[in-house]
Amino acid sequence: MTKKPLVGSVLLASMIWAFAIQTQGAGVDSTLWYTQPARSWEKEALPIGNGRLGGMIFGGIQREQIQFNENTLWIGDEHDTGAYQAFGDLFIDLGEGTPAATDYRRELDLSRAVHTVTYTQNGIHYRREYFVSHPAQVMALRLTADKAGAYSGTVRVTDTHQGKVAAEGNRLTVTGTLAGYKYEPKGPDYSIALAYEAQVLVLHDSGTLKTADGKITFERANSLTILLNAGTDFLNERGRGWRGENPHGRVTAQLQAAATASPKKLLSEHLADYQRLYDRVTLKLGESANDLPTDQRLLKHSNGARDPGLEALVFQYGRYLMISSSRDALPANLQGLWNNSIRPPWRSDYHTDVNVQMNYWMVDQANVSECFLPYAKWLNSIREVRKAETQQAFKTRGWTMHAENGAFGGSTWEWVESGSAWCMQNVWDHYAFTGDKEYLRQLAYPMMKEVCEFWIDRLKALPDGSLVAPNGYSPEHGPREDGVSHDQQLIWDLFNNTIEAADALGLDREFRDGLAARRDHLLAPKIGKWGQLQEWMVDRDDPKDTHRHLSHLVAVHPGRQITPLTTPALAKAARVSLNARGDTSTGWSTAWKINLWARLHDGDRAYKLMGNLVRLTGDTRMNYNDGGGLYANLFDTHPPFQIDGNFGYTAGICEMLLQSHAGAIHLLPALPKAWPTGKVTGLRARGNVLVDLEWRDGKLVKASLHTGQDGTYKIRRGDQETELQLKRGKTIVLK
Ligand code: FUC
Repeated sequence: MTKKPLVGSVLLASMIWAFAIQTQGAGVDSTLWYTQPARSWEKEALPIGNGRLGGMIFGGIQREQIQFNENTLWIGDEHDTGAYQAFGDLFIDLGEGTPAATDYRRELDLSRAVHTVTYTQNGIHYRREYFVSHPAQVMALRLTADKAGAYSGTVRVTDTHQGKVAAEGNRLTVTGTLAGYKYEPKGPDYSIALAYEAQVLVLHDSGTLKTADGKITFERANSLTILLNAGTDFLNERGRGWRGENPHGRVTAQLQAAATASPKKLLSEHLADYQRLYDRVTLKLGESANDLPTDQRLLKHSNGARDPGLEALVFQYGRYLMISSSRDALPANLQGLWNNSIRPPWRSDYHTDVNVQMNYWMVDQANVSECFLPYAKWLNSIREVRKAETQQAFKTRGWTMHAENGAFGGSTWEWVESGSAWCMQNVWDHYAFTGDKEYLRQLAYPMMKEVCEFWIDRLKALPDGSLVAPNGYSPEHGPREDGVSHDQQLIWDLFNNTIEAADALGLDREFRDGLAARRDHLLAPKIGKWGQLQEWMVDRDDPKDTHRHLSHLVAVHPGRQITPLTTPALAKAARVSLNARGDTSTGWSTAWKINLWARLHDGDRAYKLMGNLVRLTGDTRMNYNDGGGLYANLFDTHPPFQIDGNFGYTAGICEMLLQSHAGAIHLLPALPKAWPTGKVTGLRARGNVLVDLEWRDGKLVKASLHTGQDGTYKIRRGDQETELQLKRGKTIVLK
């Protein structure tokens, strides 16, 4: 069947658009680029996404493959974590047996969130540009060439599950359901099935287009615009059974709207939306050139070459990945939202014994605060499920979770009772950074209060009156016993933050005072026999233990119970413990160590750990001890790929340049010698202060502070502290 192109007339104009934009934007350190197509999904393909819909691009010359995801495609239920699911693949076949291509380049420009593939074949210059628009809610692929009629081939789509694939006119449609699971009697349960749908629209300029064998075939087209959208009937509301409308209407309408907008408009809207977030922070850590493909550049860095531009690129990549994976529906999971499997590593879920918390450390500091909301909303939506199970297991009010968690509040494996308190730290910090009282009142405080109730009911008094978490757990490091430091520190943090939250809102005086009394009776951190910060109440830490979890150091980072300035002896003990854990580990553990050393004001050591992270690896086998590193596509590895290391790294650089957890805004608290001269703009400090910093020869030369609220702020530079009055909307420059 031949169909007329839907919006043929606008396409010629958009051909010009495709060529016009190629020279813009791409600053020296904002592009990942390669001279060959990707073969490996995990190590080489490049991610794009709009915070809900995402794709991994291979960039093949004769066959383009785009593996796509939608972040609500989950199996599982309120009893089981389930797993995040791969959606499908889009293939564009551009003819077998055509002559070899030259001048091949594929690149991802972080400053525009556009992926580009260019090559020359038969004397024709081909260009493909891909992005996922948040305003339009579609993935847009634009294929152009500098000669008319250059495109002949097919477009097809596959479903990772057993759904139906249909082709009609210029549209491919995938529909299906993922069955739920029944426990009594055991088996699939279609009454709670999740409905999903993906659609692909192929718009061509000139030539012909027809549909056969479930594919769309085009011949001699000047250019193509391929639009993809996908969705499910997932609804982030327990009260409505986690299911909303069938996705068909939404997916169709969004595609239709995108198909009638000009490609130029689609792109300019995407850029305006994306750059509003991305452009808030710039970072320059020194001079370096981007004249080598990113994989080679990374390899050189692994071998000790100086490349501060690459270090900044990986920082910005964390911000790019956050904007691309956490804007709607659900938070960033263990792989952000990119997943090509129905059995992904660790279910690509929400691990709450460090991983999801680490994902969100950077979000406010690195000034992409909006991306926090999917996480807060998800936590809010699973509360009732968690309360029911918590009540049953612990006979308490409030709620907590096991280590692994799914979209619907199902939580499995080991109970990690401190998990919910740790999530509440992210929830509090979002307020501490933004000063958003409505968020605090509506979303944050009610959750924090409930988690406090869990601990109020659960804490037990030792004979000397000190309060301990009974039968607690230092994640993945056992044994279970009373007064484990990780629990104690997180409860301290939770109570302390909730007291400040109640004060900020002027609420619950009595409750707040009760928390203060309990906080002050919590069994405090202890220094053990080799000068270490004890991981357990009993002084049994082994100085040879290099376990990847650093659970007893949460008081140093991301907490604030221990700091070099307020509790120097404990900070020294934390240093002893951190040294003993060593510098070799998994990706996320290395990222955490960067943050910890920064909080201990040791910039050179933090930088050394950064070096361990920014090094090329090709290892994809699961490794709990001495893995880490980045793949060629700069995905951080456990291994395998796990995104918390990317986000944790970005947080680590923020902590090296600016801290604000200990009562003062501390400028350049952990600047390494490796970055003698540099500049950062747009970092956020607690109290809603935006900070620009410039330094030369290791010394701060200029700082600008801009706040969204009136207030008195303490500013720390080296050993000096000054008090400043900041006025809403005004910028103060310190020289
Ligand atoms: C925690 C860690 C593992 C891994 C997993 C996803 O259980 O201990 O190392 O990161 O999460």
